[in-house]
Amino acid sequence: MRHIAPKDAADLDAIETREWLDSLDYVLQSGGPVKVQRLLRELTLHATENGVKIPFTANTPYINTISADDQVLMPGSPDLERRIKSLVRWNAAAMVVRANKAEEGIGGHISTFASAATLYEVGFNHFFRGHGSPDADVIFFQGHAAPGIYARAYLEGRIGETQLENFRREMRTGGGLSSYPHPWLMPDFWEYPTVSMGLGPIMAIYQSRFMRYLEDRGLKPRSNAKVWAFLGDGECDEPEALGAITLPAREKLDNLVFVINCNLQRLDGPVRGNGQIIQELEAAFRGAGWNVIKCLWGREWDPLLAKDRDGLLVKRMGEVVDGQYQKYAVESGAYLREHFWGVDPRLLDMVKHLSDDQLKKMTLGGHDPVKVYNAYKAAVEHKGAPTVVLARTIKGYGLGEAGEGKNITHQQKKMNEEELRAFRTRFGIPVSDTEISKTPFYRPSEDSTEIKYMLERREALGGWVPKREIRSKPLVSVPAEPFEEFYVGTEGRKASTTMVFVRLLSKLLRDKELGNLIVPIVPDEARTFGMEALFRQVGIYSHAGQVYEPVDMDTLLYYKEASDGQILEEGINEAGSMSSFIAAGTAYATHGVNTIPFFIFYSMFGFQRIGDLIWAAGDSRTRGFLLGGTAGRTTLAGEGLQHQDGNSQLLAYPVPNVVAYDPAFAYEIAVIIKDGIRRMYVDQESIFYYLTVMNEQYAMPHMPEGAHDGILKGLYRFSKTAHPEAPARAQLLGSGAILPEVIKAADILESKYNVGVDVWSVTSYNELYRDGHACERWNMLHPTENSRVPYVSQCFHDAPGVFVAASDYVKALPDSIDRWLPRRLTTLGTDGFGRSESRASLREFFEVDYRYIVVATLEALMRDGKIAPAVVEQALKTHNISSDKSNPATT
Ligand SMILES: Cc1ncc(C[n+]2csc(CCOP(=O)(O)OP(=O)(O)O)c2C)c(N)n1
Ligand SMILES: [Mg+2]
Repeated sequence: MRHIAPKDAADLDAIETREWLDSLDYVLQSGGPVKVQRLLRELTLHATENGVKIPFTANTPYINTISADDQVLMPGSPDLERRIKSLVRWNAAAMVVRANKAEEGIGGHISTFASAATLYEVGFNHFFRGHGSPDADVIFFQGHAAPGIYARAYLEGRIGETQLENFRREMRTGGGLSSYPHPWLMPDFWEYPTVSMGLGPIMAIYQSRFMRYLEDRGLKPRSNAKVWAFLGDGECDEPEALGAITLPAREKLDNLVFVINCNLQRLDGPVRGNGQIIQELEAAFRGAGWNVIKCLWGREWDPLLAKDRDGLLVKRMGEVVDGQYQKYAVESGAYLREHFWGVDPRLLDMVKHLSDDQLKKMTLGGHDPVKVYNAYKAAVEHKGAPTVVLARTIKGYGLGEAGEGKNITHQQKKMNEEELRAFRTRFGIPVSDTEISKTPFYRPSEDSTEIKYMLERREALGGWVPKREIRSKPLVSVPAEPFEEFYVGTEGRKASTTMVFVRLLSKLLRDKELGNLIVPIVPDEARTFGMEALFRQVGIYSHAGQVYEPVDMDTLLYYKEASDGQILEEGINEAGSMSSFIAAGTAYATHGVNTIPFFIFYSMFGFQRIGDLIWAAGDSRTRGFLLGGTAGRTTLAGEGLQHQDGNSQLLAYPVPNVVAYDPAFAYEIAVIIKDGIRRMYVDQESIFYYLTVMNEQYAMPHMPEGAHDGILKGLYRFSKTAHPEAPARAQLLGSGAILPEVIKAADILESKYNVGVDVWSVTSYNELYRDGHACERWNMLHPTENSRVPYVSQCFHDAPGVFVAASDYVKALPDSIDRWLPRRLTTLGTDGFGRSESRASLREFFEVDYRYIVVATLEALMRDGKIAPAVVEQALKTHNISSDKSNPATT
């Protein structure tokens, strides 16, 4: 310790600080860290009691969480691993550069993987367990790092040169590679789609919880498997990325590891130019209860930090903002000396033994395998909480002039010859100057030490990663019994389709073959849908069980939480529930368990709110049933604009493997769900279902003879006219809760207007639309063969009279089948914003009740010359419909 006479107040402060620190060091040495913790707690308490306000901080200093003293040596061969990593880097860059040379603008990203190469390679060589291990991990790769994952698979011999050559050109002969992780496109390789920012992290969270769920319910042996999620620092601005981070902490999910690649940049520029994204993330995750491991500085910094007795370097590290750090990443050693170290002569003094070149080469934590290894080791060993590794890296690391650390780097996909040469030299790739312009892929021979080492490591860790496989056996058949009661109708008793669904679900839960596999998922809406009986029947899943006495314990249907509970009650969280749905609906592949999820939600908060997760579910080849509850723009009374769903059936159109139905009756639901389980779990089709269910109650009829196939195809005749000889004829189409309005209109038309009416239930416009287009397409491609006739045209080819459809959804839905009808379709639907009103008023407002169906039919018959205009005019009066009524679509 230096003893000099204090010159001024600052000097005095410094001496005082020094004395306190020395005392603390003494306690640390003599009593250890626990004693230091106690002392600091006492000091804080004492200061607070004496009126000192201690500012809250959830942050630790801007240094590595694991100090050099606590670090272990890395097993394996660091030198070989560095060479392998260089090969991966080269091939990853080469595939992007070549894809862009072959076809201008085909795209691809070099910089993301360049920054994350060490983060992945340490994982592949030491941590990621393949499915040969009982602890097989689930790994979500950062979407834009895909080239690096392909490059490694190429070196492993799993992907050929042609495929690599055809990166982003999947349609080429010999096969290509999808731009990003897409199980739909590469079902033997990718397991989880990630590229829509924010969805990877939330899906990973719920995947880790679902793994626990399977273990707690005895559907999967307990294991030490981890869920790893690799994400970008920019990605963390997506609400989905951080929106659910309290769940894994609350549920103590120590099987979850987030690795955030903190290159401080996103697409346009710095993530937080004027701040520090790492400190911001640390505070958020620590605040949520995670174990946070900062991995910021490479080993070269350790001796300097050891010398930093007065904390000057730590202070300096913590005060530089990210935008400035980015500038340092692109500048020379001399610049660093002047601008980073030069702010204090004592700092300059610390590095006077280092050359400019050495200063420049001091690495960051995320590029130092030893630091990353130690961070991961601590992460997988941590008990009782999830871990996040915040790894600092440089975006475009190694690209030099081609983009390292530059704002343009995210979209850099080209490298000129000079840049390629520099990259090759930096990473020691054996490609000659003459070959360099061709950017050849490079794979050492099969018996090279590099390839042998890679393969050995993967072998030891349980095989390839990523590798998607269906690990469950198909179900043999679907039991008939649970469905049977629904075919016969309720004999006048009223029920809603929601009640029917809940009853069916509760029967399925009791079934001895299927019961265990059913996973009911609700986002705090079980009571809304009348499902509270299930609380008691199968319990709400909670790893902790129920450590309190529920307030309704003395009632029959009390709120029962249990560690082997079956219901996933996700709270008000559709995105989280959907993530659970994806985890449960892909368990047939991931975990070899055929769980069948039923996720029921307010239909307005499904496709509309979490449509992108539904899209990801499609990509993931998820199986299961989505149930849009309280559906229909006019069927849900009183709830108004935000709740009344007239959209979701149409929004389901674009998801190619969603099979969507709008059933009206109990038997329709039973037929659809039974066949759905067969298609997904017996026949193993990569589809999932969407059914809208309503809360309006009416008597459920007996299933008409011969309706079964039509229900599944989307259309069947519910009733035939009693007056086939009537001069005016009409075909009325209805679906969901509007079908009873159609039936009522048919009665009036028959009895009051002498129109012979057939009533059709349209269970799925979507299925009819898809079938119609499939036929047209086939016909276009087979001009000399007999034309295929769309199912809807087959049904209607000799149907006489006018066609009128009424739907609780937008008119575009019925309109979508118009072209395959023999004559023009008149459409009633619910375009416009909802209202809080009674069901009857809503149907009047949206012009979809029986009266409008009557008038619309008469008007269509009038245009056909079957009835006089005066009849329609009179009908408007009879039914109290004003010609001046405002248009609900624009009101
Ligand atoms: C939801 C969504 N919005 C926008 C994009 C487009 N996008 C792709 S990568 C990217 C920047 C990623 O930055 P970061 O998360 O920091 O990852 P890095 O590449 O820096 O590792 C953006 C905006 C996307 N893929 N998904
Ligand atoms: Mg980034």
